[in-house]
Amino acid sequence: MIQTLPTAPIAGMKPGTSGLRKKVTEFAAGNYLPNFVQSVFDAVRPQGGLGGLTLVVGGDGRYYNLQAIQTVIRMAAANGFGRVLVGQGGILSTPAASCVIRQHHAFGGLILSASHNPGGPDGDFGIKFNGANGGPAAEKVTDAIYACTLKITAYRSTDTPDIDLGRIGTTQVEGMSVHVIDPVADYLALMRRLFDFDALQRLFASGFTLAFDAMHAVTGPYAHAIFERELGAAPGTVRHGTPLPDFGGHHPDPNLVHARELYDLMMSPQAPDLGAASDGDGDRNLIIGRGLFVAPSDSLAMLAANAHLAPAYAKGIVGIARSMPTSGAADRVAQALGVPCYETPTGWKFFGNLLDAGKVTLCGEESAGTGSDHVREKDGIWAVLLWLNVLAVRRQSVAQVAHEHWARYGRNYYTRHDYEDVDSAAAQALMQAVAAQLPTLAGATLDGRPVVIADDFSYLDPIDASVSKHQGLRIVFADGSRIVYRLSGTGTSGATLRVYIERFEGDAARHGLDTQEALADLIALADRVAGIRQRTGREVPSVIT
Ligand code: G16
Repeated sequence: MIQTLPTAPIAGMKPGTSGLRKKVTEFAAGNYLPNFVQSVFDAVRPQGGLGGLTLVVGGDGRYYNLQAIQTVIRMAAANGFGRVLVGQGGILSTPAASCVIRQHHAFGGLILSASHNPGGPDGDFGIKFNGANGGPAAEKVTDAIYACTLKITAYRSTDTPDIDLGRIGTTQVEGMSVHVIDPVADYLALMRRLFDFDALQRLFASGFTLAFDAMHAVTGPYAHAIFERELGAAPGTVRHGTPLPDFGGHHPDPNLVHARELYDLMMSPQAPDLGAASDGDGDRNLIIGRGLFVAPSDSLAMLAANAHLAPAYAKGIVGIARSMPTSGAADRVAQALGVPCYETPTGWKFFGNLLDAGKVTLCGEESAGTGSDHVREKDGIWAVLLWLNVLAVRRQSVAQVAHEHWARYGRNYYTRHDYEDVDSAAAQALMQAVAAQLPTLAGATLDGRPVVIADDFSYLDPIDASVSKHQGLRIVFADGSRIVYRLSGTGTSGATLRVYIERFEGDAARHGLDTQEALADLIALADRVAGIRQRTGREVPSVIT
């Protein structure tokens, strides 16, 4: 029976860079989840209502995923949706959800994930709405959702029993059909169309070795199906390949701290040809060659320079987009190719308009995100497949590809220093202190370096003319070096300060330096300008990438 149940606004439902992320305890309490889901439905409901429309639902398998999906299904039925497509076992990686939305011409989807944040009963949970293009809702939509959470008085649900999510098949809930689908099938079919699977099979048959760390998160089933079963990589190629509600107690963030085991393997004499990992919901990627970590900003540039080697991009790329804190390495490739490179705020949603308008083919972010116009999310497995396709055609190692790239385009030394779980007030005060200096810095010199830009980054969307302000404080020097300060929009406890530091090196004899040493002067300067140690009380960053 469809019911309209009374509720009242609950504080703290403002979506961040990637939907709403909170502790499981907060999500599971009272009407927190129903309030948010109803607010999404109210905010996105078209003129003609939701009647008969298709909604895609799935998540990264973390704790509370299954309960949340049952709630969403009941509420979707009560709100009039005609059809729900849900991944078997509640599983859908974020890029696969984007693929399913597009493939089945759905109205949109609800993706249940807190991405790379830890899971389990004491961990994090998250939810976000993606629209018909398969991409995260634009800021005006997330603002409208938030506005609905502030005035909600009732939500609609049914008293129907739980759906069996373990079995592929169709069930009726009130007037709505629920299709439990294979979470891998549509995505695999898309990957087959993009890449030369025959060449990749030959690559593995010739003895090429891959270590893929799924971090006990959502990519396990995708990686087993694609790398091992389709492409013939040796059994054991996929590590930690079973999704677990608490990710095995680990933090499913493919960086050099949380994917340390893979990093150590890749730096050892037993290193396979390629090491890769993906995060909780499968949209991020980590690429490590034998003895060489490829920074995400470099990976974007190298993939852009070589994309034409894969069938999907054989005709070339029309443009590149990167988030502002991402290094300028991709800009140099774009310039050489004669295509535009757009600089957007942090958050994949900002790429959506450019992709939909056909202005860019590849997009990337320093936060381990790379993707293309094949879906509207960043895509971890896709990035590994594109690297494999490039290596299969060039018949070179990752290190050879990287060194040849730097020799041709120069090297953008780049690092990100994260200070996690900093006192929120101290972090705000630090940002305000830097912001207060910006007007005097523009045109001045710092340590003998002329400053050409000192501002709080603001973005004018070239497609819909919307403006997004306060997207990070940047100090850009005349030689292109930069220091950027930003507060994370994805953390759930305290504040995370991110400091991004970059310097261009054109001299090939200086391309083999240690990154932290190459940037030591700027790192020290970044601390002096912001008083990081003094204000955060931290001597060293929590994570250095
Ligand atoms: C999300 C967004 C990314 C963005 C990242 C930034 O990533 O989807 O586009 O780069 O947040 O995170 P922060 O604000 O912490 O720097 P994900 O993988 O968490 O969905």
